[in-house]
Amino acid sequence: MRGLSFNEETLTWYRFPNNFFWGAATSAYQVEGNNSNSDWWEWEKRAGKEPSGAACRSYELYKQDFDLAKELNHNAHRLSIEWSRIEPQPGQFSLKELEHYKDVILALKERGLEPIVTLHHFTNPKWLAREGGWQNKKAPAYFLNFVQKAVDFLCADVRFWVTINEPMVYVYHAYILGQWPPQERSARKAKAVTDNLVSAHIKAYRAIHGIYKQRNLQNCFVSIAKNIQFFAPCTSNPGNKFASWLRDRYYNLDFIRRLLRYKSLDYIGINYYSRSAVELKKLGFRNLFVDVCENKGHSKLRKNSLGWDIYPQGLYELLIRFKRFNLPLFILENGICTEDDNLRWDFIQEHLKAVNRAIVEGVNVMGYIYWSLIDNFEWDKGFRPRFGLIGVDYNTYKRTIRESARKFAQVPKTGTLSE
Ligand code: IFM
Repeated sequence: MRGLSFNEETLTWYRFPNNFFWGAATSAYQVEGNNSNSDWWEWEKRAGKEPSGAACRSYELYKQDFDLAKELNHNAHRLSIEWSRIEPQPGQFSLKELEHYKDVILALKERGLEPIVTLHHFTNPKWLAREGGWQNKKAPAYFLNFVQKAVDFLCADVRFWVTINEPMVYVYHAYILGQWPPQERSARKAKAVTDNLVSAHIKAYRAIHGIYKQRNLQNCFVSIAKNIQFFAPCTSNPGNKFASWLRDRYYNLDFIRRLLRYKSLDYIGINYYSRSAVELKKLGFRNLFVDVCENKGHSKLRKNSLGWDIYPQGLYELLIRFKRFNLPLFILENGICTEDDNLRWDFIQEHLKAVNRAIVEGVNVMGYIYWSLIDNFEWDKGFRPRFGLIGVDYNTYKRTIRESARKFAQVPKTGTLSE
């Protein structure tokens, strides 16, 4: 059934398709704790950032987290497995860690949660970083080796795979803005890394399907999680308009188009958070790709606690545009960090309405996964931003379900958002 929206006197209902996936996401490094074989572990100390330390201790407490997801009526959960745990030295795989992740996935299934498993979520094994990380031409082959091992071990219990989380966010932060390890600011290196990520995905896509075929398993669905932003010129001068158009192409579309050329997407995973107000400081190559409006007073839009604009209309417009790819779309992340839980519920409602509107207009959306199930380690920003449906007390590791999560829980329960 397609989505429906209708108005009964003053009550408006937004009905979602049957079999829609509802849930929330996390990533290994952000919640597990003590990922000491990862390049981030070294970097956060070297760069003097807040250390991830024990994070949310989900490596041990994952069953508690999944109990809560079940209590909130979720039927799916997105998580990542940590490459640096599974392959701490090149070519040496840890059976203990593979078994751990098998237990994690089985714990989801026992609770009726469909596992959506990400293979790369920003972090790399230290040994890969020492060998030049994703700039190294061998990186796609190294990744493939890991993917084959991990997928071979876990395939019987997983139908949905995400090879790489937000490749362009990774390229921007690590190789253009220089904010994440290895803190490069080079267009040439950014291009090399992008090419390697494209190649890594294609290799992984083929290998995953090969494994399922060889094992005679029912088909699986493989994609990436593509972060997309709505780029809007801050003021409508030609430079800002051109830069917005260019960034939309480069950031939102190019990576996907390259993967489509190789028929290597079974659905398109979408992560959407915000709108970016583009304002050129001067006409320069770098400026075209990075300049944004820094005058927060310019926009009347509400913001999350990191200052990102809240713009649900952007999600609707991008979903409508992505219809042209003729593939199912799956919202794999959408969320807000805020101290104001009413704002969180407002954010979720407004974005769900945007999704519903797109569905009503014929866009095939498979599900909605909120970021994040629990508060967690927000990379270089540390633990301050609170994205969770569930709050975490970092002294006691106690989890507390937020009111917004309870309200959101009514949507999967009824298949309907009402207001
Ligand atoms: O926390 C991140 C996540 O790792 C990837 N997507 C965006 C989230 C919020 O910034």
